[in-house]
Amino acid sequence: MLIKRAPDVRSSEITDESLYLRRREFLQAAAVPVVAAAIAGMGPEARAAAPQDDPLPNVRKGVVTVNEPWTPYEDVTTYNNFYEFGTDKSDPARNVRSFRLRPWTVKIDGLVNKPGDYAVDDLIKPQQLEERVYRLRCVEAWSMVIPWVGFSLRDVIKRVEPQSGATFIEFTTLNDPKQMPGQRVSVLKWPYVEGLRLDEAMHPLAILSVGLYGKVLPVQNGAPIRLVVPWKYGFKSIKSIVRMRFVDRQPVSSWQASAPQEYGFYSNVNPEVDHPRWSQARERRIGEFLKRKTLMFNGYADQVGSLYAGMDLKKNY
Ligand SMILES: Nc1nc2c(c(=O)[nH]1)N[C@H]1C(S)=C(S)[C@@H](COP(=O)(O)O)O[C@H]1N2
Ligand SMILES: [Mo]
Repeated sequence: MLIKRAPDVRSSEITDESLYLRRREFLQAAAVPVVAAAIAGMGPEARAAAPQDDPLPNVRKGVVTVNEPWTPYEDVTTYNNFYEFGTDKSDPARNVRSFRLRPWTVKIDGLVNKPGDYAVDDLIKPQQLEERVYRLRCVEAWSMVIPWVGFSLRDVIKRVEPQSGATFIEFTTLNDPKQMPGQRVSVLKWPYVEGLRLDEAMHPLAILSVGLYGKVLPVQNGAPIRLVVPWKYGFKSIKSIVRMRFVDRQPVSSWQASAPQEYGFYSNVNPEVDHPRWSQARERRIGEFLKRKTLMFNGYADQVGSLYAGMDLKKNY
């Protein structure tokens, strides 16, 4: 029952509104006992290992890119795609409880002058954290507005000094089936891999996020550190990153490997290019009833359009 082919998983998970509302009721009913059980089963050590929900100090307000209501915290943290913890939207929030967030190392290697195994806190601490309110548009045609906390990916890129041959970055999520039950099922090729062209990665809108709603990032949203690339479909925003490899050719992402005719490398949000099995012209904002029009580059065309000047976006989907 759990072994579904990835493409089927996708189509079956375009949740319709009524189903979603029912799921919400279910979640609300379930929330109290689940949280109580989680706290009861946690010693001081476990709590230290999962600093979810702690407030993040010294967060500066960043540029506001969206003047739309924020999706409620409850939805942002219980309606997740994180297949390492299960393919149901409600699975991650339930399965992440014992996930270990420290020590956590991000390997930065490949074509850089300063490769190394960086403790995640050494990457985060020198940065001025900023709140960035972005839309997240899933390829499944739903979206959210989320106040992320993070810093521009370019700040880390500059620090490690890419060599002139570096043209892409390949990102990898933790591979640990003991902690990530979804990795015991072959819905995708593990570990989860994503990639960006170096100039995309250098764009100031691309951030490494370590929090949301002013608090430490919940595991189900990709703790301790995840990418957010707001003009691309949500799956480009890889979670729980352990490696950034600078390379000279285009990486193959996990979604491309699983269904190349459906998921391209670029994955820019584009209402004019349909997914082979559904339209991308409209989207359902989580918590809203009527669908909205999907915007080119998810509404960030003015900022990022020039990255793709001269490219055929139907071919490079
Ligand atoms: N490692 C990993 N990263 C991932 C995914 C995943 O399954 N595994 N899902 C992606 C998809 S499809 C989406 S829409 C976003 C969802 O992010 P959110 O749960 O914080 O809203 O995470 C992306 N990052
Ligand atoms: Mo997604």
